[in-house]
Amino acid sequence: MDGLKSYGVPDDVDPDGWTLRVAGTVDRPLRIDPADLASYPLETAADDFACIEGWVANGLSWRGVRVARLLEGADPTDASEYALVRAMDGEYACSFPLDRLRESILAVELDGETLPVEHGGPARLVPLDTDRDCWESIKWVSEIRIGETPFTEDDTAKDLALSRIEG
Ligand SMILES: Nc1nc2c(c(=O)[nH]1)N[C@H]1C(S)=C(S)[C@@H](COP(=O)(O)O)O[C@H]1N2
Ligand SMILES: [Mo]
Repeated sequence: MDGLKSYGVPDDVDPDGWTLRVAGTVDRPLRIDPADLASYPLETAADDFACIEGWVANGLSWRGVRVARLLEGADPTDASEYALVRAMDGEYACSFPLDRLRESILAVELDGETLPVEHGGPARLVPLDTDRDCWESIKWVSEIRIGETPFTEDDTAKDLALSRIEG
């Protein structure tokens, strides 16, 4: 297969009502709206994306904001080491070590176009390190919650992704 697979858009995803909340153990919680997001500088990242279901999308080109830049404004406490990224599709959420999340891109464009809703628009997290898993590329990102302790209990993304290949 060439390109990302289309899984459709869950009912609870409302791209027109999108905002991104940055909260938790931060000195200044933020609510970033589309105009705020557009004020950040964009970076380009080339990507070959592979899903555990067995398909691959080669030669993607993402453009987006380095998460470190978004977090700077919120000013996480010195003891913050973890983050939980939530999405607009209900309980889907994925935890990250904070340093790893900082290096990821919050993508707003794919292959030179505004990121389509079906692929996670307005904003999709794109981890770029070699250890990333497909379920960590979170579509419709709506909240980054920072913490000083791990968010293991809330981390549903892996199980939800694996449940699609069982049975
Ligand atoms: N919010 C959200 N993000 C998600 C998922 C999801 O179900 N919800 N699925 C993940 C998985 S397992 C994969 S393979 C990719 C699929 O991306 P695509 O729909 O653009 O092909 O999205 C990832 N991000
Ligand atoms: Mo996946």
